[in-house]
Amino acid sequence: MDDSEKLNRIVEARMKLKARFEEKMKLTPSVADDSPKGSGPVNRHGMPAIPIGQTATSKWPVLDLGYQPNVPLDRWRLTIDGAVENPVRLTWKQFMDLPQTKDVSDFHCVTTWSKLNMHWKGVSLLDLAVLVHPHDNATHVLCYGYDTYTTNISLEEALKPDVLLVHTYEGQPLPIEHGGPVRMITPQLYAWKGAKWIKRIEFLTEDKPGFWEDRGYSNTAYPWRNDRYSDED
Ligand SMILES: Nc1nc2c(c(=O)[nH]1)N[C@H]1C(S)=C(S)[C@@H](COP(=O)(O)O)O[C@H]1N2
Ligand SMILES: [Mo]
Repeated sequence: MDDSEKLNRIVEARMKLKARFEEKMKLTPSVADDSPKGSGPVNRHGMPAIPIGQTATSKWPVLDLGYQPNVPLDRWRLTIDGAVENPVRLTWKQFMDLPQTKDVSDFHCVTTWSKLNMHWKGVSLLDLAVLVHPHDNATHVLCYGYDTYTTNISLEEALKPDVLLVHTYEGQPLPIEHGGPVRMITPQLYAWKGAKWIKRIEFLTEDKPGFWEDRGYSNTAYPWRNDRYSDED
């Protein structure tokens, strides 16, 4: 296969995946919400910049489970498996050779701070999904950190173009305390949905709660609906 054929295949796979999730993505709150709760100027998605109950901060607080794993790049691996046709276990070089995406987005922590306009570079989850080719019945992903953290996210949220596995923040390598060498970001959901020190992404055919979701945090985590904790407990 020559390069242009390869590229055609990638584009075709991406378009198929996009088509499969397009209708569902239109129904996600950020797109379908006609009265998002928040304040401040309208942001790049047409939402109030500061979601309800949040305060903008210029600092970037650190939240973790009391342990910050230090994974050297030569031992770093990213496993993507579960309900997929081509499971992979990527080395650092393989990961960095994937298409790279730059984006500017916001970070909303459930503990009520928001940090706006953060500059990122990384690999989009959509591009990773194209690489592994999820089965037709895949509905969610469960992300695992090197610190044993887990968090779940629906595929229609996970495949949004601003969901990235980032290695670079403001032009510098992502600091260890913020999840370096690589973490996930979920700008349209509360930030606990983005695993720091990410080591595995498992595609699932049914939903499975992660660390905080098991402890009463919302499964959906939608900031403009103040969707912080689940109602059940
Ligand atoms: N692996 C891992 N990822 C994690 C967490 C964690 O404890 N471990 N905490 C989550 C929470 S609750 C938040 S608010 C953000 C915090 O990211 P920060 O420390 O870079 O601000 O990471 C999320 N991802
Ligand atoms: Mo958080």
